[in-house]
Amino acid sequence: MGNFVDQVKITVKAGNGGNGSASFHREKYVQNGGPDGGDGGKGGDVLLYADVNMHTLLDFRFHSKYTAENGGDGTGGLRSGKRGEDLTIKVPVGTVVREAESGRIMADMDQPGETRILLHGGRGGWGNKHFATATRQAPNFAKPGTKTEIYTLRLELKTIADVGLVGYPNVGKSSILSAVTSARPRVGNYHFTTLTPNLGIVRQYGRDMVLADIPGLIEGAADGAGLGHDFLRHVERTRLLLHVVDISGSEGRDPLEDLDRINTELERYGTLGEKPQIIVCNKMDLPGAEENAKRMRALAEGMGCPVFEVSAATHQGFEALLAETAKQLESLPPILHYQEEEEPVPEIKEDDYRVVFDGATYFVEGAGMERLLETVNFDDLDSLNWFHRMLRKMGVIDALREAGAGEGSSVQIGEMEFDFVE
Ligand SMILES: Nc1nc2c(ncn2[C@@H]2O[C@H](COP(=O)(O)OP(=O)(O)O)[C@@H](O)[C@H]2O)c(=O)[nH]1
Ligand SMILES: [Mg+2]
Repeated sequence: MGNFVDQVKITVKAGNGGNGSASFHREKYVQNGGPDGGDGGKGGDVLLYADVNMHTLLDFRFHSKYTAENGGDGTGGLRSGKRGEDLTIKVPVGTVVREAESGRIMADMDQPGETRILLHGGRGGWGNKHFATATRQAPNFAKPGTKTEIYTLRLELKTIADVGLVGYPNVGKSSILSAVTSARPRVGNYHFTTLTPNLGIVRQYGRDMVLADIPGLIEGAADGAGLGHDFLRHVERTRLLLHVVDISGSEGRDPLEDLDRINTELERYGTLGEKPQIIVCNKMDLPGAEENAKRMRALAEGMGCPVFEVSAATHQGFEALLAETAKQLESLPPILHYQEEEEPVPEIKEDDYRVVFDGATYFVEGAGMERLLETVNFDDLDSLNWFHRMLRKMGVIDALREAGAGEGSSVQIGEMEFDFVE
């Protein structure tokens, strides 16, 4: 996909759950007060928001680590820990979120304005109050909060519209969009009225096509001047272009030159010049249009591009244009909506591994463990994060804890030796 920042890697972590408290009620003259340890607070979630005002992934180049707040620990007097604050990550509409290591799809944010939870914060641990029973009135323990994992994610931008309307300002792109779709874009006789693409839907032969009115082309766009860059990025995210010209030349320019200038800009930018195009001669209701249209047809024949004559003012010519548009879309690759995928857990049974303690080090051994180890690249942080998550899911972390491993204990798995960390 061209030269844009359309793929970035970030690391994301939801908040840990806060620890429960093991505390006892204390008051002057009151002996053996009951357990009053509060629960830990829930860790903050990580959310995604599809922001229509964001057009690129550029921001993520400068800010690539995202962590939601941890839940607070519970305290005495049955005070619960504070809930960790959620963290919302804004992404451009059409951002596909994958787990970097496996390529697994975690979210496809293609609904403008949609919000969703990407990672859940850890549960807060129970305070000792919960563990009091008739026979155990003074539990001097509480549960730790659930610790969350670090995920490395790859964000990508995908195609968001079937058709992009491109052309100089004031040639009638917004008018055409409103003439053929149910969207109601603002129309104004100003250059760059619309700064973000307006999307509209057209139903043709029982199928929906998404049209984007792509504003903001100026000369020198391929050098990154002004709004030009966003324009090119939006063009890249469509399947087919309707190249609109003011065929009447009502603003004093030659429509054939307009067409050529914009195509030159597109060609200068990666593969955009190869995107299929239909030339749309708008403002056919105005004087001078017929003559220019004849010249345009001759030019377009040489380019191998179909030409259609329309008027957004009188609503003429759109049936034939939309029929050709639908026909061309049929032979182009579709926009995919990616289904979210569950995180796979390797099929390793409990009896596939065992924990052995030699008095100094905890060894995790077994055929299942060896198979898992073969899939890990220990020089790669993504791969290590994944490995750690799998150990947790398979119950290895719990098994180590049961065998007596605690914070800082020495653990060896295959060739790898590391410290046990909660
Ligand atoms: N006469 C005539 N005027 C049009 C036609 N289409 C658009 N316009 C006018 O051209 C101006 C610019 O149109 P607009 O849709 O905002 O252009 P955009 O900048 O390409 O989106 C507006 O004043 C429209 O009313 C048309 O087919 N015929
Ligand atoms: Mg417009």
